[in-house]
Amino acid sequence: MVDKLLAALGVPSQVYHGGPHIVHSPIDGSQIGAVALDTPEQVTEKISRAQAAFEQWRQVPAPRRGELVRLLGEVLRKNKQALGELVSWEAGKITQEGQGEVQEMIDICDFAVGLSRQLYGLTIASERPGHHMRETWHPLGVVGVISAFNFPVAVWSWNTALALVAGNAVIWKPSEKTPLTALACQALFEQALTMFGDAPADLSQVSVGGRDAGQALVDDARVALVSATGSTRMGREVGPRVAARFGRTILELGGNNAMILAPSADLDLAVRGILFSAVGTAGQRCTTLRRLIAHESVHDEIVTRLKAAYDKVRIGHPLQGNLVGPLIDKQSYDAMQDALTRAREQGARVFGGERVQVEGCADAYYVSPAIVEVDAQIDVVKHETFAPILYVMRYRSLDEAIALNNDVPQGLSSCIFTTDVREAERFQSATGSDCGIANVNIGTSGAEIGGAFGGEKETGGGRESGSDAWKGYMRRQTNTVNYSRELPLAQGITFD
Ligand code: UN1
Repeated sequence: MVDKLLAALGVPSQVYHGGPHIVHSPIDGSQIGAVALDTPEQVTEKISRAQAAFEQWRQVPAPRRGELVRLLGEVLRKNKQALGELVSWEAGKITQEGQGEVQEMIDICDFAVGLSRQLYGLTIASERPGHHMRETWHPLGVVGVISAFNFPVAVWSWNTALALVAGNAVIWKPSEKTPLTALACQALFEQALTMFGDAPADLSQVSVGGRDAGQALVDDARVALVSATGSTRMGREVGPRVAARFGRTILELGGNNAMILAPSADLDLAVRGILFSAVGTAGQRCTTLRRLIAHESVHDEIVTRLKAAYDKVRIGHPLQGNLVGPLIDKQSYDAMQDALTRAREQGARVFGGERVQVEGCADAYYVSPAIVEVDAQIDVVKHETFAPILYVMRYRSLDEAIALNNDVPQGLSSCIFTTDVREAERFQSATGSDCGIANVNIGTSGAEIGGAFGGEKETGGGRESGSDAWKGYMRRQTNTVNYSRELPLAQGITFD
């Protein structure tokens, strides 16, 4: 099946057969590919080619660069079904979410095409007569993209669509767990490149590799920007290494996202919002809802309703109409069990969380999502476990709820369910949520690409996709032009 999809997506078979790195499907544990890994020397070579591509591409007018991204969007539209299905096989996403991930790619392409005619700078009033000032935005250089298994294709596109219209070249290091979808994206990108005609061949390259290959990418001074999505542990390594050479980073790291459930909340809406955010993608989104902070007046009712809903969630083969697919691997399953054990040891009450056997999938790790009732934010709650565990706790006052929301090291996404406009506004104010995303009456996950995406504190501070995130992919230049016959100095200084 996977071979067929890869062939349909235009990936040459020698690329996924015969390499030393074995790829397994989380659906049933079967081998679905065997790929080569780049050595650090090969990465350095790719950076040289990317640099050469950048030097050409930066001279192409931005709206013309947008045309390449428009074509990429067209190719993705044509291949949405197959690429989405490949995402399911390699990352374990259910059909809807695999397709949705490709839709996010199409959306960012559309966004970037518009942007290619809107890379606006400011004009600024000069304090000197006969002068004007302006700000211009120039291409930056080679952009290194490091992505995680859980959004194996969309993260590349958020970065690459913007990087390309900004006039940059890209080298992508996908997760070693999901190289096949990356190779498929590369094949699709090359189709767009052929349709475009005269773009440099190495404008976007994939480098599947291990840690040493990643280090070669991170340490090379020619890589002007490293955009890294993954764990906080990874970011702690990448951030300082890039900073040491004064390179730029966009870091998209761990989340520990909470929902405040207020007394006035629409509970029917909340149950649906919680289910999608906490259980969707088997709890493996950086935006997954991990903490439910419920007012004491609604706590017991929501827990009862959630347990009933969790009991009905269909767990199984992600391409057969179920709502929850597998965890990515055994390591992930072990981390989940470890978190549940630690929670129990500290007095928490655990519902669900067991391994689920799925017929024909004995070598895979399916679990029932867990609800864990805690009396306080014990250690394990403050840690991001990449699995479907929802910690539930109570609060009395909104101040207390906001304090709980913010009392974790991460700061990605957050939300409040309330029908009280004062509470909603307070939550989104300077004294409210400290996260990069703060929603009202929708869950923590499933952000649209039009907004800037990212978070604070240990989430890393980076912003990707919409709004003015494109500025992170360009260099800003301040220009002062004197069109007079005098040379007045700023600050009124005379220097005769
Ligand atoms: C991620 O899990 O790395 O908001 C990104 C969301 C998606 C992006 C998740 N649009 O859930």
